[in-house]
Amino acid sequence: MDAFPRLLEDGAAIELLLGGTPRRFHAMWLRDNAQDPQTRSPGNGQKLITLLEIPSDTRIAEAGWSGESLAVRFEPEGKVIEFDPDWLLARAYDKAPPPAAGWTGDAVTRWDSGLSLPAEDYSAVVADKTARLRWLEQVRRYGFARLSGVPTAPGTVTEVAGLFGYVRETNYGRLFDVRAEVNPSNLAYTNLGLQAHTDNPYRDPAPGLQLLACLENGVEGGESVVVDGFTVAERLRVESPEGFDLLSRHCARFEYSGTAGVRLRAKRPLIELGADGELIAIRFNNRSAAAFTDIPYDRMAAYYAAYRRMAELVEEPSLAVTFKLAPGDLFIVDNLRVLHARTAITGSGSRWLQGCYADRDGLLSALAAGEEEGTDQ
Ligand code: NM2
Ligand code: OGA
Ligand code: ZN
Repeated sequence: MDAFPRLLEDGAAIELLLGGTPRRFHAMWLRDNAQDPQTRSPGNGQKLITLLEIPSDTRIAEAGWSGESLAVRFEPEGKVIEFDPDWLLARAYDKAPPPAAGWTGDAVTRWDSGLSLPAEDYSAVVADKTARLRWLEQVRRYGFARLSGVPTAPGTVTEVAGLFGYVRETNYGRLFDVRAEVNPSNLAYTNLGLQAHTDNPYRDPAPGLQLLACLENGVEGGESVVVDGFTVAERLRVESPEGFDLLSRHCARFEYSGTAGVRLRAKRPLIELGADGELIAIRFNNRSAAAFTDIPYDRMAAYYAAYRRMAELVEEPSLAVTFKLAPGDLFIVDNLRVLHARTAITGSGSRWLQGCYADRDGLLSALAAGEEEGTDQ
């Protein structure tokens, strides 16, 4: 007699052999995740029943393979539901717990100055789904992607956002011009260099993506630099677990009040972890840092030491990728991960960028949907 499937705890759980490994599932979890048409709408995939419609004493009375699927009878409902083993294997939760705080998932690859990403061609990503998905996959994996051959007609940056999602309008407009202004509302609108930063940490939520397109760049300087904030966080964690803890467990504060009627304020950690220790976001913007008031007196000196080390890593040449945007170039950064900087603009000539924000989840949604559909359209 086969050892699997094996009922455990009187049918409160079951053990299956999936992909050669025993995996346990709870009866309640399986019942709640049934894919049958009474539990989930076959049309839109949404769940039709609430948890309260599932008896709290749900048990597995019987289970066995029927062809390729696992048939499970739940009591007291007396309902038999079939499960696809591949579906279960992909969602198995009976596995090793996540590693130490600061981990990232398989879809993320951290990088340093050795990163070399090809610039995808604008007309290719517009016309060819394979090229478009390759470009979006770079944003998911590296938090950064380049595009060349973008028309320099004003406003094109928002059309690029429309290739995968929607523009997120902010106090800076649907799109914003980045060029030196007489009375700048933001230091971005000057010829000053900008230390590597994430944009708008004073927003909650902060925009997940920033797109910057170059229309003109005939100046000296004005080079772009990007740094993987997830690499910075990892370096800090390895060098100083205490420093990493301080920056992830205490909130920083950010503020922007550069124009009348705007007082944007947010309170978030510089290094944000999820409840399970996953590294979720980096917020770093010296220009917009407000007074930090949420770190206990006893820890403030150590906090500042860790903050300083983070700032050093942000400026560490071995972590930075430098390039100069030419008209028709555009880049996307994951604004909750990758920091961007620019060197000071010197000499005469004109420099004009246009930028906009968008949501990261929208890009990930377009990418996942495209991957599921295949690349034949
Ligand atoms: N701009 C370019 O987040 C920031 O304050 C950086 C943002 C003004 C929309 C600059
Ligand atoms: C910005 C910014 C960089 C640049 O507008 O947010 O960082 O190269 N600009 O001007
Ligand atoms: Zn910026």
